[in-house]
Amino acid sequence: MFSFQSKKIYLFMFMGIQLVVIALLSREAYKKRVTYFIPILRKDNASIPTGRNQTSTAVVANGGDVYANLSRLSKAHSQGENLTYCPKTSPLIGGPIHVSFRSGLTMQEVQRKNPLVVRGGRYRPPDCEARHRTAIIIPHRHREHHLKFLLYFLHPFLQRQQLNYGFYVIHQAGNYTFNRAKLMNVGFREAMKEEDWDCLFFHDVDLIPEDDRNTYMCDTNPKHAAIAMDKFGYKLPYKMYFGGVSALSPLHYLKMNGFPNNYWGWGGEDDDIGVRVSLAGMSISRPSLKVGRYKMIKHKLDKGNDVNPKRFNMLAKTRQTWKQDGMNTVEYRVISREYHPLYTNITVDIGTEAGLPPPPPPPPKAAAMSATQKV
Ligand code: UDH
Ligand code: MN
Repeated sequence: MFSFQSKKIYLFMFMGIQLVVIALLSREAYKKRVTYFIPILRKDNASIPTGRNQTSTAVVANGGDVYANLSRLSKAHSQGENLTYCPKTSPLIGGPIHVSFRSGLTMQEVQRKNPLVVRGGRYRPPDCEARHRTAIIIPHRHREHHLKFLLYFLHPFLQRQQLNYGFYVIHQAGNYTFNRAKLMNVGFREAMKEEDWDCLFFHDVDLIPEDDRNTYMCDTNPKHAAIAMDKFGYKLPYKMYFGGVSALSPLHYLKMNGFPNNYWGWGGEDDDIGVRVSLAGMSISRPSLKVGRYKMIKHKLDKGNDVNPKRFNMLAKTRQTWKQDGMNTVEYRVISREYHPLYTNITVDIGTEAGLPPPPPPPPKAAAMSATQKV
């Protein structure tokens, strides 16, 4: 039926299609091989997937395991006082970090994964003398679930940076309206009582850094670290934004009279702090957009932290108020100080707009006991 000529045409067409299919298939396989080798060839072996259930490309594209590298640290602290200084740039830094929030994580697991962290959430590198001492100050109430994730990611993150560091969770007692900035003032004073920190990182509990080149040390000017958050499309929402995570030295902090004490409820206090920086004659430094990346654990506005309707009026007056309200006027009562394995918790009564309540009288039994002990 078919002529010899048309058979030849069909044969050529068939061979052509086969060639195209072979070419496409081998291109796919080539791509897979290349993506497998990229992390091995890269300098930072942090991006090499190490966990059993982490499969190649997704992890590579999203960054490495934050715990990779740390097993290289010796378990015990070296004996003797004369350790040499750590290098200026830590060899443990690996760049992008994979951040995801898996269910079932427990505080015990975080503790197990951080064997070198000691009572109260303190750490210093085992094999060299840290060049920087950084306190992490976390304003907190009813966010234990977020705190667990923050500790899971931030402990190894800071160990990779070879810092001497400590975690302070400043927990607002009672159910009165939340006051983030005042809790920071409490954190500053209480942390500085314990140790001569050279840098303080004021850190929301729900923000997880995604790149360990975002170093948790202070600059010559106050630093805004959370410049690129996922919730703002990894961009700075506006030029003066100073929220989420910021870093100040004790000198910076005192120069701007700390943070305002009178912003009750959500909003405004971070802008007030930004304005204080410039009113005190300093400017804001920032990491690059590539490095200052953060993921925020998704949440709704908390009960007890309604939007503050007075915030715009208050902000308009910062120029007049910053010297009268701040670190020089902060009043609070520490209710307890607990040294947990992964952090120090300071529970504090910060009162209300009307000030602090009168101190509670000692319970009658305790008063009687102390009277008999004196005799
Ligand atoms: N915080 C607490 N407990 C509270 C309120 C605030 O611990 O009840 C702390 C915590 O560290 C938190 C920080 O204060 O990260 C800042 O508060 P926030 O996380 O509520 O602030 P954010 O700007 O709020 O993230 C956005 C409101 C969410 C609305 C989302 C609707 N889609
Ligand atoms: Mn938040």
